[in-house]
Amino acid sequence: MTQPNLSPIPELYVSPDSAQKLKLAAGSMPSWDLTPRQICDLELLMNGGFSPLKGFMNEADYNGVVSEMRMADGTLWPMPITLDVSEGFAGEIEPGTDIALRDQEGVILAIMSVTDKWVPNKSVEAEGVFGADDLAHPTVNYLHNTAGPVYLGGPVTGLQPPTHYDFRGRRDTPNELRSMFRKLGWRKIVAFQTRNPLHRAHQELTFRAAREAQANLLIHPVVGMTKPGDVDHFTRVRCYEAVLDKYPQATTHLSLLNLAMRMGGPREAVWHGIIRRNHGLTHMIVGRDHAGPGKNSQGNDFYGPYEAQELFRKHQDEIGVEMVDFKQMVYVQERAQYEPADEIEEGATVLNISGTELRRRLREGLEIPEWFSFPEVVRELRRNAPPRAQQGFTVFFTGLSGSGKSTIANALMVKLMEMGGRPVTLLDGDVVRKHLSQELGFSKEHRDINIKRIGYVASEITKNGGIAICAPIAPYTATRRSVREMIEAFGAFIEVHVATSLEECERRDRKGLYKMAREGKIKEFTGISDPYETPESPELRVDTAGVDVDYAAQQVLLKLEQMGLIGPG
Ligand code: PPS
Repeated sequence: MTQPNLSPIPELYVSPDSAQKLKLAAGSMPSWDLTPRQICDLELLMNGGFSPLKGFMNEADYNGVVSEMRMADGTLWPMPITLDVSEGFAGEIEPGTDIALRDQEGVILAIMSVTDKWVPNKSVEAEGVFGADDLAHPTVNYLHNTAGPVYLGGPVTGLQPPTHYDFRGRRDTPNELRSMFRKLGWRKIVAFQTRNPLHRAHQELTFRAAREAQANLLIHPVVGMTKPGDVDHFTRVRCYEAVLDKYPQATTHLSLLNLAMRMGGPREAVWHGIIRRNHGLTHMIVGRDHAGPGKNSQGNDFYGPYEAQELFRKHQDEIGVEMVDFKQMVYVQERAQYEPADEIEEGATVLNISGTELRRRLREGLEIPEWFSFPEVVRELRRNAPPRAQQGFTVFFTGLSGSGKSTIANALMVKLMEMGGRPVTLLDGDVVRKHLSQELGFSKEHRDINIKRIGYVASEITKNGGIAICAPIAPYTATRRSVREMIEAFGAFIEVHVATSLEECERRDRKGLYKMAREGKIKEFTGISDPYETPESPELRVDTAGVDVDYAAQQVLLKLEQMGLIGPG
């Protein structure tokens, strides 16, 4: 197994001439605008990274993969690669139709010959692939709340790869890597899969792993989609480039992988192995909790710490890549060097900084010692994450009509503007409906669109270091959750439930709407004839009955201070 076959791997692209002709024909086909995740999947389908897949999975392959980790013909494949679409689009398509797959600018990347169309049972998929139908798992949440309800399957004809404008020189297709390895005479190559910045311990462990396997090293970070909340790939790549200089020259290469991870733990590890085999690698480092999704809704880990290693080992021969055990490296103060944790004698002083502690130090602008990380890496991370009191954030009020959201939001805005430092924008329910959502009504679908628009604007404000204050009713838990995710990618999200009771809101009836709703003159009125799902664990809950507005706004300010979001100027 250690002698890889570095001959070219089959791609799904046609020749440039045929692509030109097919593109013209595809112009009149039904066309699907790919989601960011589907673009990642399509790129790896087309360039052979997902070989032997020839397209998005058909129903038989999908069922086999979900239940047995195998396609209908028995081939090992752990992750469903499916084209999820909307009901509306699926309604236009029958098996036998060719469809054009477009990127987000409308460029046609591929043609798919649809052979299958089905409505998946997403709970079965979640249980089978991720081991739990639990929305705390980011991909299970994506499956239920982002992915379309219908799947289309069928082979893909590649016309052109998606365009990347960032780090072009660091992106390699499987065949580009294979040919580079051939040229350099690299025969044994260890892959290091990562979605995090690398610090000294990683550099030590990857270097050792390669040395022990007498192999070259490929740092192969994922830059497609990773776990929500991860450090963005632009920052990470600058960090990787800095670390690359620390390896002996000509032993190590850095290449970026445009994979959309699924955080599927053991199954994901096997999938990563297959992808690495396709890229011409012979070994892969698999560590504790590989591709772990974090805690489930009970507060426990989804997978055991060594489950990924066990599943990988079991299927190693079929994967075609040898697993290299991830040695936990720790810093021994007396000897001022990193050593494997399991080789250290009792009594030695071992230093370590956990991921949580590192994030705290970055957040609070505290020292990060040189034994822990490289100064260039720390500099990049600090640039990316200034102390919390300088970062953008969103305060998201939710509650019934007339609960006092807007009034508290206004008071909060003024207090924050008085403090100065960051620009503040108020996205009040009524104001948004006037300027952004004029055409929308109050059906569930329209309310969701409205809230997602607010979430999008707030996420942009947060990303750019401002403060967004939102004050819609936002009656649905799942929608509030997806807004939280959008925003937490860039900064803090503070959900404030204005918990004034329905009786009190109706008693006040400031706009006379409750009376009209009771008389049936306004339909789908929240609390009367439409649901309001009470937030279970908001950052703050305030009840305005018997409390003045100033005090309520003050409670929010204290919460912001406690979270480190406002502090001494
Ligand atoms: S939602 O559910 O979040 O999209 O609603 P939102 O954009 O905040 O709009 C709520 C305001 O619209 C008025 N209004 C209604 N509210 C609830 N249900 C129905 N059917 C309805 N029709 C009109 C109402 O004035 C809400 O304002 P607030 O400030 O919440 O009182």
